Amino acid sequence: MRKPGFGTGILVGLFLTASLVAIFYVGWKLVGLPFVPFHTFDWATRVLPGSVITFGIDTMVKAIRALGILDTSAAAKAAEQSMAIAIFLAIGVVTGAIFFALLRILRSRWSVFPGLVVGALFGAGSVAVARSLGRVEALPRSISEAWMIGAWLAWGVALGLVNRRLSSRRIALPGEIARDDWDDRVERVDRRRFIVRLGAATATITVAGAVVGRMLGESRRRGTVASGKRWSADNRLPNAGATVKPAPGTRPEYTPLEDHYRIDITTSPPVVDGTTWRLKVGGLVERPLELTLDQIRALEPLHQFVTLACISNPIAGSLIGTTRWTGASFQRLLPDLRLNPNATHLKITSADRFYEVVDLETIRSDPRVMLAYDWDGVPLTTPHGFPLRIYIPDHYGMKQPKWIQTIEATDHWEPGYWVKRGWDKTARMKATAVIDTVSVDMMLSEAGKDTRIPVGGIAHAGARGISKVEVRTDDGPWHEAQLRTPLSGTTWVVWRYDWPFQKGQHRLTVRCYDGSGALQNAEMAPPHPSGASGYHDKTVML
Ligand SMILES: Nc1nc2c(c(=O)[nH]1)N[C@H]1C(S)=C(S)[C@@H](COP(=O)(O)O)O[C@H]1N2
Ligand SMILES: [Mo]
Repeated sequence: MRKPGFGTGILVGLFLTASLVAIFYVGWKLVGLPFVPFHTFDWATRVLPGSVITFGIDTMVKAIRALGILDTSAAAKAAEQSMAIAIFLAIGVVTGAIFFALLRILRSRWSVFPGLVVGALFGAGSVAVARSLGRVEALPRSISEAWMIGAWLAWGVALGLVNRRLSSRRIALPGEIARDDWDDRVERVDRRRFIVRLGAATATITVAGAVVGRMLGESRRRGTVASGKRWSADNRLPNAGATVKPAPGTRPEYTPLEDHYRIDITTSPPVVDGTTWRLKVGGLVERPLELTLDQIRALEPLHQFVTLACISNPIAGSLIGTTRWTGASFQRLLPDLRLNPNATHLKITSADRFYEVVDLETIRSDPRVMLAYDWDGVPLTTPHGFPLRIYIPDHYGMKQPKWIQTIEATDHWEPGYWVKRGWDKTARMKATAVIDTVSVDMMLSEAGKDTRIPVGGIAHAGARGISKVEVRTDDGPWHEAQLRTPLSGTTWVVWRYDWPFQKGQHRLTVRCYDGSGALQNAEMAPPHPSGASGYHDKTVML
């Protein structure tokens, strides 16, 4: 009889690879073993050229917004994770198909041995990928690597065993009548039955793995969620008494931690153990230095209200948030690092191998640059950079590493992770104004005045502040909006314009001026390479 071929290989590859994903998933959630599908994806995104990645991110962000999903960063993470798993499954399917087809063409007498070889190849590949990612993992490298190789070998052997089982000639049962097509027909029925059983068994493993992994993930997540009392739970915001009140429907001026956007280069964030973590300082220094988290926390704390935005944020996108950061001023820490006189830059590298280079001049001239460990009064959560991240006023998030591990003093500038991939060198935040709401349901009518509709939103210009916001209706004149006192000089400003509207369809446009009085850029530009620009507008029908 003939060996099973391509089509059967597709099915078997899918079944076995789905189980493998489930097993890797449980290992990850249970003890923090590497989740190979995410690693493979992360590795691919790192070796592919920046233009391909940028195109991919762009397409994803556009698709997410076109679908009307508000939380772009959460949706983007979910999309990335689904893609990673889909690609991994596809690799398994293609391999299964080729494996079965080849054994058939070669009329191979062996099945299990070639399966073992394929498993070993993938195992070695996963180890190489993990090593090149250089991620800081929860478990020792030898354990992670043994796990990956073992799982892949088991997968390969299973592939071989299934192939052998489907190739074996079925022995005639007593009493069966032989017919010309007997063999083929019975073989087919037998094969089908086996494949159905295999499908059921692997589906069980996959579902069980997904459920168990999810449960473990929930219980582990509870431990990493911001613990302790939030600063905002007991304290009034510094501008609580401001006379200008946000128009109803304006986004919260102080972003709840849960709603803060999240952007990073890996499919799952690196989990750092704060007790063994050390900030390692080396390079052009008198003597290499290691600081514990407690030592950094013991320095005089600095509290700052900060608006962080991603350079990938489209105009009016959701990749922006404002909270209260706490950390140590880098300027005050600098003398302790004992830099050599020829040091000019610091290269900061993170647990996920992200890196950026900061000019020492920036740190020396701006005491606000800080190494932050708390957000809203509680330790940074894992996705947002626990245990330590840097804050550099006036720049987009891409310049500000989370999960900092090492600082290396050097005598030259070099492009950071995203700069190397084609994004702007300085990545200075652009002045931007956004209409959050045209609050049609909250019309204001006062005796002797026109009925007005509150219109409002935010405007920001990095650390430069906002001096003026203007709104216009259709192509009419610009009208000045009211500005609410901001939380600080480095946060967004909430503006409000009570609009004396006319019935019909109208387009409202907003624009802002930064603290120096410079008008924002009117020219529409996409996020790549230096941040989006252009006036935001909203059309309403009254
Ligand atoms: N280590 C590390 N730091 C990082 C990144 C990253 O991928 N890895 N992404 C940067 C980018 S592009 C942004 S916009 C901000 C996002 O910070 P958040 O996720 O806490 O909002 O982190 C920055 N710091
Ligand atoms: Mo970003």
